[in-house]
Amino acid sequence: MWVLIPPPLPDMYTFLPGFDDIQAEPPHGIDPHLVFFFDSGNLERSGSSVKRIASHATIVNIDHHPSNSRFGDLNVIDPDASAVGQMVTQMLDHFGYPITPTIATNLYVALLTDTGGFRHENTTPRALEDAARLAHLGADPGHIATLVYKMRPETTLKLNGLALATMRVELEGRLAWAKVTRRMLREAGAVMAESEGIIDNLNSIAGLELAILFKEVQNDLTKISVRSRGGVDAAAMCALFGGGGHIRAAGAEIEKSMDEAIRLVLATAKEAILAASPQS
Ligand SMILES: [Mn+2]
Repeated sequence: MWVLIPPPLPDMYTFLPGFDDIQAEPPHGIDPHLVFFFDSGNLERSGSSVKRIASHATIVNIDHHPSNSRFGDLNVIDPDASAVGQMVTQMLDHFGYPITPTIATNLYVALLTDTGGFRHENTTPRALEDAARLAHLGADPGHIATLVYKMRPETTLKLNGLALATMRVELEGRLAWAKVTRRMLREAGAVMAESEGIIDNLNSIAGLELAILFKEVQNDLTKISVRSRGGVDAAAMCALFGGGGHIRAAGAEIEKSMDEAIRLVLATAKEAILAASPQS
């Protein structure tokens, strides 16, 4: 059995039991009969190498993104699940597999991180009940929270600072955006994966409806992360640019320069905000 996560592997999760077994690339020359996909809204998101090894295999697609493209031979999609880890918990119970402290820790981390530390709207009673149960089974909430949220390298905070300095607030405080350039990465000594928390900093402004972070991947490739607290469906907005996700959190990859992407996305975003609720 192989466990693959397409690069970049987030090294903030190196503490997870079993992390060392995860590979970024499939072992050479393998041709598996069965491939499970978890938390992947579409096949593209899992990277081209995974797509290649999955070409002959039966694909089981386990996900909670409403926008899932149902690319599997078997699709288990539950948009009401707070995290795919919650679906896995349910499956382990259903098939009678015991949840060891090691498994409980990993499943708890899935719930914790996918609910934004039990702060997003998907923090359902069920999510909290499952979290409590996983804690009973050996997950240590305080210890895990320290490892997930209080182990950031200095370079990550430097990058946060540089990006937040570019922040612009528009539409009388309803829209905020910022950017991460490759130059900032060099200056901070950081990698792009370290930009992950910046969007949530933007999204903490009082009264904000939509936050957008632009990430310069290459000259002609810009990634966007979108968070919505108002009437805008972030997934629908990102779908206009070939992306997807959830109503409150979504993203897209746009084959344009940063400046061009900013121009296009901001125009769409402002239109969406005003269409969702014209009065300010
Ligand atoms: Mn998820």
